[in-house]
Amino acid sequence: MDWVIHNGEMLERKNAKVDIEDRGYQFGDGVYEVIRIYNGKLFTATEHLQRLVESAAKVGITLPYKVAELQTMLEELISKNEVDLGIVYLQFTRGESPRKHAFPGIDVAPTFVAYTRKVDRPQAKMERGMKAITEEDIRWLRCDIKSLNLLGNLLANQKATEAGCDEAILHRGNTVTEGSHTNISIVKNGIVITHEADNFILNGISRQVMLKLCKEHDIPFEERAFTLEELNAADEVFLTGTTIEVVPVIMINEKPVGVGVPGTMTRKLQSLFEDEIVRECGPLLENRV
Ligand code: DCS
Repeated sequence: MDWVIHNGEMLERKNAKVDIEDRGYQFGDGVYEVIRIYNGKLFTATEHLQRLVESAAKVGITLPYKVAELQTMLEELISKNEVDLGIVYLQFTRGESPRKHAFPGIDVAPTFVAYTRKVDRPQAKMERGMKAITEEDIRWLRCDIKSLNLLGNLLANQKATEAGCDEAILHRGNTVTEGSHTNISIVKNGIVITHEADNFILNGISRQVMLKLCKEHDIPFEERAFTLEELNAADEVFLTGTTIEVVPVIMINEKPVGVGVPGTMTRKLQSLFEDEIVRECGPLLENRV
């Protein structure tokens, strides 16, 4: 059976109903998170849930649960659905109320839903790499908020899909920001470069894990904006994200990145990232890259 959480209650999915005037449905007025599950355990749960609290605060939604309470509920859901390898998705909207732009009163409680899904590690992509296109970043100026409003991301990702690619690398003018649903880093002369965590990107938890690993292993890195020219001249390019961990990009706009195969720095970070997962969630068995 497929169980979900709806406003704190565990229900069968078919019994969970949200009103057509829920502000998430009407306006995309809400925030969300996606957390990885390995061996039935959440990976970097506190970091994700803390970001959820911050995203909610930035748009004036007060979450009715503490981080620890949320984590307990999610763990119960994962165990009930017997998910070994997958994700948990959770979102809070500003609640159900007659459609009007201004926020409803404090009597309207946020709507909370969470569900799980079995998701494999993208083994082939992790080994061989992904293809990407570049696309103008037309999103709003608060990309630091993990908001339900994803139209800018979806339009870009659809273009990538239609071009037979996996991801769209977004840029504002000449400045590269992030992927449509991933963070991007380049490697030049042994230095990892990724956009600083400001309002132009989502500060990815996988990005933060990757930077922590750089620090711990004396890998030089710079958190700064880089240009399309730097992207095109990079030795290596890789993406980070909850479901993909660290994935090499081997082709951008049909041109090979570097020599067109995953680079040594990307390989090193993939392996360190796996070690981090193993430390927190236990061995990865047959799914190791
Ligand atoms: N940038 C954007 C725009 C994202 O949507 C995501 C995650 C990331 C970066 C990477 O962040 P994490 O490392 O914290 O995952 N997107 C989630 C999503 O919508 N589906 O899966 C992950």
